[in-house]
Amino acid sequence: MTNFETPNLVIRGFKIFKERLDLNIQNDLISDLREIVKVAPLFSPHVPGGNKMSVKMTSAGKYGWFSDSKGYRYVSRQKNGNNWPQIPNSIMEIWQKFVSLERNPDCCLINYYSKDAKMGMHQDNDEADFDWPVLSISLGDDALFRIGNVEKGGKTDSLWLNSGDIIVMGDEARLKYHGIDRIRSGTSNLLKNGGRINLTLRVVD
Ligand code: MD6
Ligand code: FE
Repeated sequence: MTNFETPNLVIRGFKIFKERLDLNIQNDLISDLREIVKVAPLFSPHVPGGNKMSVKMTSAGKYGWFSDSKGYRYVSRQKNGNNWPQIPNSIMEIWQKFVSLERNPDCCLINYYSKDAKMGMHQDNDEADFDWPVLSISLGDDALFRIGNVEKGGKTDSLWLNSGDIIVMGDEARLKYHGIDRIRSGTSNLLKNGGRINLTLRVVD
């Protein structure tokens, strides 16, 4: 794996690149995402316990991430039977710059947070090969990101993520618990109706 960029900070192995995407790129990403949600609309997944997530989701790529009473998994089709739309070049280029030219991601999970949405502490462990990192892109309102440990519980560290931030979660960070405690509404005007979008790029197979 090749790493071309130097992180601004590393917390518990999470490499954090602050505000690396300029406004032009952020706006290009948003316009590509608007095309994606036209053909793969956002939905609120049910967690296995039955509750609905507060975050709305969709995906692009060979696989989409899905959750229902049967559990978390990747699926190659949307509920309506259609494939997921392709991951746009604007997003692939970010992976190639921050992770690798050798292999492209199979899934771009798109998470939308309205002002009261949050995401509980979780591991990203539905992928087959943990040698590949997960890359995350933050767009829109600021979010309080919490980083824990490989085991559930224990001490955590938190930091605010801003629009244009990139995180690479690989190596010793790959299976650490992490989550979003809250959004600071109105801190960005990237999205005309406010809120936050997080993109996570994953190698699945
Ligand atoms: C979020 N992020 O920023 C949630 N996962 O909204 C994640 O769950 C995440 O930031 C894997 C790697 C980096 C992340
Ligand atoms: Fe995650």
